[in-house]
Amino acid sequence: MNNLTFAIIKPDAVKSGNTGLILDRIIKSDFKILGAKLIRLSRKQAEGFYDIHKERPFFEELTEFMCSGQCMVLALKKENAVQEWRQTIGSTNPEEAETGTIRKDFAKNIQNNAVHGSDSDENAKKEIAFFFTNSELIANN
Ligand code: IDP
Ligand code: MG
Repeated sequence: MNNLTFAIIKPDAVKSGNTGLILDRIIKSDFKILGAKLIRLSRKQAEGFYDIHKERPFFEELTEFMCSGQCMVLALKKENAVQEWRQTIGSTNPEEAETGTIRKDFAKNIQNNAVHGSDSDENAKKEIAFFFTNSELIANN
């Protein structure tokens, strides 16, 4: 499973019209898109997805933001996908993100930071399964 990761183009980036530009970065960085859908999260889904952060002070604001509009969920494939995607998106806080990263170029602030990326192979697997059924993912060819 270490060639898969899970990404979200978050509501701030979709709203500001950057979905296409971010998809272009994904493709140009040689990720294969195994699954993609434009959805609007329910509050329950947002809370379930970010359950690991439920004790953090920003949890309520974060889950409200995540269901404030459409987002695009993506299952991505590339060798060493988790690490590669984290490098492509940059630091959580765009002020600390490196030049050329997605968050540097598209994030508004530490919360509305344009994209999500899994932090481990185990979480990538769980997060992909949270949003996609097996039959929705293109076969690994
Ligand atoms: P990550 O998305 O870079 O993995 P995490 O620490 O897992 O960062 O936090 C999950 C999400 O919670 C972030 O992407 C961001 O949207 C939000 N977040 C993280 N830290 C803060 C904060 O200090 N204030 C507000 N929102 C935050
Ligand atoms: Mg995280």
